[in-house]
Amino acid sequence: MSTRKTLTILLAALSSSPAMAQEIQPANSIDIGTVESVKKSFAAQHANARSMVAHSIAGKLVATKITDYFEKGDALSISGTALETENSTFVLKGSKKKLYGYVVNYDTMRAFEFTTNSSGKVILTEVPIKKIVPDLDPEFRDTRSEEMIAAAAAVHPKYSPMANRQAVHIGPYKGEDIRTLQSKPGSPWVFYLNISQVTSNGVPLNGVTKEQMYRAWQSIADQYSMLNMNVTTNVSVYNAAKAANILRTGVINFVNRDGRSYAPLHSFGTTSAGTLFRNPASGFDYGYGIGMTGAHEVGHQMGANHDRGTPGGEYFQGIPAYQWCPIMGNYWYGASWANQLFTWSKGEYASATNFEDDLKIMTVEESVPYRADDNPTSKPIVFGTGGTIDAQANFGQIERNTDTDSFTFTLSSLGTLNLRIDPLEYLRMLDVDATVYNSSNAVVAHSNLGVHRSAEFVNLSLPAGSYRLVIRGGAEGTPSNGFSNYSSLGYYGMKGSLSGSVVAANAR
Ligand SMILES: [Ca+2]
Ligand SMILES: [Ca+2]
Ligand SMILES: [Ca+2]
Ligand SMILES: [Zn+2]
Repeated sequence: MSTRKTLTILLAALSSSPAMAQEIQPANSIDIGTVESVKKSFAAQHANARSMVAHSIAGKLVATKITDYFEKGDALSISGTALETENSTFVLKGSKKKLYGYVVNYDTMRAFEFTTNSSGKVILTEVPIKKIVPDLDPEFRDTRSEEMIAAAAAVHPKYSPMANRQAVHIGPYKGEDIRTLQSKPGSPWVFYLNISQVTSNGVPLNGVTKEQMYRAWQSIADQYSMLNMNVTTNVSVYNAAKAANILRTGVINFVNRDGRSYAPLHSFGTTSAGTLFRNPASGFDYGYGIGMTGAHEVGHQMGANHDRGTPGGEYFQGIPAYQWCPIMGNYWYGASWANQLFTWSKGEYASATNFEDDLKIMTVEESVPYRADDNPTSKPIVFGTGGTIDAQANFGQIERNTDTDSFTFTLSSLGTLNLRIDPLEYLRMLDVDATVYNSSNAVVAHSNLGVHRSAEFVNLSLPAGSYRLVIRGGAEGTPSNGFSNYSSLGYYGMKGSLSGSVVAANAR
């Protein structure tokens, strides 16, 4: 018998024997049935708590209490707790083909994860608790030195002078009710910032100002502005979205207390909440500090894990030479950089060990769509009197790292362009890259200021002709030592003037 024949016979034997074809399970792991049978058993428990789903694994009984049960067509989302303690979380969500979830018990510090294997079987495995809740640290002590706290408190991002409600989350606080903030009113995807425990009748407790609470919301909204997801403090908006489809919602609770904030991975799509601790008396600028931390914890809920590296270990501290750090690393070290840029990552920097594509996780695994391109073809630049260009009429958004936004203008005689293009968001992710092309598509000028997030053209002389100004997400250095345009996303505005005879198509 030839070797090839033997192999063929063995494969035939394997495929005819379902038992042998099964994936081998580690000892702390059990097969609890097909996706369909597991869904049915939890549906039965939801209908009647006496038909409880219980599994014994590693000498431990895993059973749950259901608090929220949502089933619609193919989609399932269950949230609850472990049966034995309220100090726990239970999540199970997915579709006809795939379920994912976990039971995390914060008393015993044990965690069990539901995954679906390639044969469509649901596997329950005991896992280290930090696999599910990456930041869990009940022994937390604030170990930042007074110098670090002072440095970070002294500096926080400055608003671009152009930032003024080009979108509802852009620009300084203007007295809005902090209980009704919404970054994308009307979107069916909603992330709810539950500030009810840290406010009373719309007034923040413990000396926090409304302006700081606004900036906390704004910072989180900034880091997700590329997604069609409404980051909101409005509980009615959240409740309506939840009733329509829980799988399109997430929630994080604000708590005024010292502690390390934490959030269960992939808890978006369930009512299992993240927890944002921050003691307003801890010396850090509340709006900025809790905003960065909120963006990070919501990141875990959206499925992103830590960006590890050197220096920093579990939490990479970023690349000071470019004032860049992944938001899923340790953003505290870069908090006082004047031109800081905190972004999503797919592990392109030299010391990266987590190569997960954060944007893909959010948009594919959690199915939250990107926003549509606001400028798919091109727009004419809008000029004011005397050729002025202002940011209330000339702005846009880089929604994806493949996006370019074009703005056209035509001169009938020699002109001079002076233009500054700024990222408009407070906790910005956009490094602005701008190029002026002539009608033959040749580059006339290009700007991406180094270790700076803006672009500018100063006294750029332009002969008569038609031009395109093209805005892209910028990159600096190299992807391994610097940053690529992977997460160079967000709103920009432009301000300046064009002297010379501007053709009427552009006149306001
Ligand atoms: Ca765009
Ligand atoms: Ca575009
Ligand atoms: Ca730059
Ligand atoms: Zn974390």
